[in-house]
Amino acid sequence: MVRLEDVRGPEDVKAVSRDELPAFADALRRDIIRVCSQTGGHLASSLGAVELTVALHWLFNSAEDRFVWDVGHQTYGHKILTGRRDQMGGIRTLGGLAGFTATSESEHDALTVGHASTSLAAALGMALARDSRGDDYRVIPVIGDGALTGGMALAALNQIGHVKPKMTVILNDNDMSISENVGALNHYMRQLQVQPWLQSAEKSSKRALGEVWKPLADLGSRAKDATRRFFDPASNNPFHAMGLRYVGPIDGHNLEELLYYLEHIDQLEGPTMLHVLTRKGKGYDVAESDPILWHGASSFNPENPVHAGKTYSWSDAFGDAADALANHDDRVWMITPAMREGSGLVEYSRRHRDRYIDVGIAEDVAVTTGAGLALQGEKPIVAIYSTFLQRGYDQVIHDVAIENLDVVFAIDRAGLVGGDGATHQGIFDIAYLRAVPNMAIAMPRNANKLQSMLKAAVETPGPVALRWPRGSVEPADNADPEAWQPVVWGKAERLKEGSEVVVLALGPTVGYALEAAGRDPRVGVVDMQFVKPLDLGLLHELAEEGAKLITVEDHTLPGGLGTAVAEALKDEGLDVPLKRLGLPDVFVPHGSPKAFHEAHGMGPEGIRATLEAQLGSPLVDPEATVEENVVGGVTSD
Ligand code: HTL
Ligand code: MG
Repeated sequence: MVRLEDVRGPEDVKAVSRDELPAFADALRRDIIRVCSQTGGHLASSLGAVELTVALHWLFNSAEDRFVWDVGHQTYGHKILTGRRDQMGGIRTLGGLAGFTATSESEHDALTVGHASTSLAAALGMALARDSRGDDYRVIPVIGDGALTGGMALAALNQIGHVKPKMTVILNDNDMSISENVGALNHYMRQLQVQPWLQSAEKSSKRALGEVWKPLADLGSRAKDATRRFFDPASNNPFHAMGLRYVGPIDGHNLEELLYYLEHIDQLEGPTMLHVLTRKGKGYDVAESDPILWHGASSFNPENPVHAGKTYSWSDAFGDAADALANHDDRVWMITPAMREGSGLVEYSRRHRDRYIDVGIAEDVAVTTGAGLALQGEKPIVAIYSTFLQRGYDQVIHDVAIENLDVVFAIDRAGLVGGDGATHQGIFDIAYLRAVPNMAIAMPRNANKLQSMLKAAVETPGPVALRWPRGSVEPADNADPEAWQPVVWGKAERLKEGSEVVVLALGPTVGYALEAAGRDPRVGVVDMQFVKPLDLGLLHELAEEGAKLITVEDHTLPGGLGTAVAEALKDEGLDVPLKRLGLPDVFVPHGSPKAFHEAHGMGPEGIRATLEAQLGSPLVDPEATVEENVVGGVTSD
């Protein structure tokens, strides 16, 4: 028996005998649990894909064949089998492996991913490239039932069925997204599993396949057509209707079945969808019984697994504020693109069932559904991560902003996010939203501000983007919207007096700035609150006071707060020295946000150094503690 410890690459997997594959898969499963218990990560999805991973690596050759994993969060097994086992201990941390697949990381990773629903379009491109060069490597996208709810995936299927390149599309269906999966196609997929006539048709097709396979392979296209019909048990099958051969559903934890179908489909021309049923969290009791909780985990004791409890987060503060607002105003709606848990909306979704919708992993649909609601006089809030709103950008401009519709974008995970890395960093939204006419952009520095801003955003005409970071925050003081402090729209707040050098901060960097400033009377700290409209009155005031300015933001420098201030100073004819602190024009990988902030000179230490450079002398009384100064809302990793 080949031991997992000795597997240096997929060639060693091929040395496992067919009989021993189930035991090998078990060992892989235990290894994934071991790794995740030490490092955290996407446990449940990786456990569900163990047999699939073993089957693919045993049969095919990932160095040349293209395994295109959608999202890439189910690939711990794939990484372990492709020579990265020794590095798994550092996964998702600075300098370590990525949590998803990345072409820069390994020749066995066909696509760099993190966002869902891209695998099929990328696979189509790869198959087109292959066929135009007369090559014969395999293209095998593996897509989850959740990822299949994305428009990109469906539009790509439509093309694949039209162009018909040779390709095995594996639909890894565990009947779960992060939360319960949604959508009509998902309902249809459940029916496929329960219709007994279908199951028996599938079984007979398997038997007959073996018998007729060889002769059929040599026959002409009419026989191939017959084969196709034979494979497609349901004439009204939507995948068949889109031009793919459909096989399944089969048991994705049965290695024999997987190998049987994968081997046979491999001999067919054109695109085939193999529908594989799996269980999220398979083989690990806690994860199987609560796959929502164990979708992602931080480190845990594998013998006595307890999911690390979360502290009160910005997402919770938003969920609570939204709940209170929805009680207060029956026009408030909530739309989530498949991120109920992450956006803090579990309670909201229970209490306001009639004004809540999960549209699946379809950010474009989330935004335009918001537009539709707003057109009919409702007050939709689109709860969305900064990184995922990138998927709905045209809809923000074309469907919401042009007609100045009342849609609130509740943007979570704004700023660096940590372990998920480059694909998930929320560091572009100010830049891409600032360019959109009619859009307002604000960021609270604590939960009280979040409440007030959310209420003001709902009441203010036109689109408003509110953003907050990942991490913990002190809960707000009062749950009654009537009692929330009013917001002066577009106004910054001077939190610390001082006008020799003034730090203009936003959201969590306000805490950094106050910490850096200490008690030095020469240094002022301003919470900008709004990036758009920008507080021009404040800039004039500061110019008159002769202040030098430093902006600091947890966002990419091009197009961010600092750029907005620089543009405004120029446009207003104000000659004020300005130093911008933030993230440079590079993709920031996985690693601790705080460490990156310091590395890029925008953490407390970096701000202090810049302050001293601007002042031309050391800070006076720099030792003031954060507690004395911070207004709340410093982000945590
Ligand atoms: N929106 C987009 C465009 N991409 C991602 N990755 C998300 C949201 C967030 N997300 C995941 S994993 C996941 C979501 C919604 C569920 C995917 O469900 P699927 O796979 O059925 O495809 P399963 O989890 O194994 O069941 C991550 O960000 C990791
Ligand atoms: Mg799924």
